[in-house]
Amino acid sequence: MTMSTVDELRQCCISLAKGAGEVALSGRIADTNGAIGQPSAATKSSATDLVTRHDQAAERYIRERLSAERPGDGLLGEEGSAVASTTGVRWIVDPIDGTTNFVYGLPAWGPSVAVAVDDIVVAGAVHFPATGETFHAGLGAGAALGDLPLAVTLVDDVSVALIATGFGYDPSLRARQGERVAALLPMVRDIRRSGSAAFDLCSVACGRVDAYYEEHLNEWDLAAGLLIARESGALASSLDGGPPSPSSVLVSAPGIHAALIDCLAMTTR
Ligand code: LIP
Repeated sequence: MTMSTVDELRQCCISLAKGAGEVALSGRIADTNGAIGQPSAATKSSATDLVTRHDQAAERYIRERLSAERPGDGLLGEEGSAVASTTGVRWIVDPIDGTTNFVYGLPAWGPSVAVAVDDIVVAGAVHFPATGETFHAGLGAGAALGDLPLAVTLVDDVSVALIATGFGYDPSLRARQGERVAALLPMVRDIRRSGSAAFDLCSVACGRVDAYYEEHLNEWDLAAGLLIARESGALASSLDGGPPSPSSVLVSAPGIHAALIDCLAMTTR
């Protein structure tokens, strides 16, 4: 794959993420007439797993653009898009990562768009309409916030590291995740819980947190942000040091990765 092809796909990720973000933001404003308030929402896997018609509209926007601009490419979307690829190119999309934040009017939400060629993610972008920030990366081509190159922190002492994490929608799973984060808390500087995996991964990439871990995600939560973090110099693994995956991911500044694996190992009964 040539770097010009990677850059072409990267620009397409940026354009799709920004366009889908505008669809979601304008839809929310229309729902609330620009006033303080919440758009209507339905639930999916549990009473706390929200979805709005704006999630669906943002994904429809991306699906229709890809169908027109890149016929034959595959698409996997959180809100049900499942298009097989005949080109070897597959798009992985969360139309609104951080849907709960979107409903409540908190800023950490946005479209996450990644693209894989022959099952290797080669480009990705995450756009946050509430802040106007767009994070993006290309495989081997670095990562950026807008035009600003990104780099993770130089922290090398886990006891002063700022750690982001998240929790699933299943109450029994959340109980175990709560026990883990309670055990980790005295070992680190502090914890941050934004409500969006993509936001947390981009936060590692730009040094706003030193590390992020989570379990039981989906491919669309992780695909773009993981590339952005890795291209910013972060190390990535599962919580126990194996390969990262949606079921178990730890992304951090290199100086604390091994120590954080040890800390996490001590937090499970
Ligand atoms: C969210 C993730 C977040 C996790 C939330 C939720 P969604 O995705 O980005 O990391 O902690 O529970 O799964 O549902 O907003 O697309």
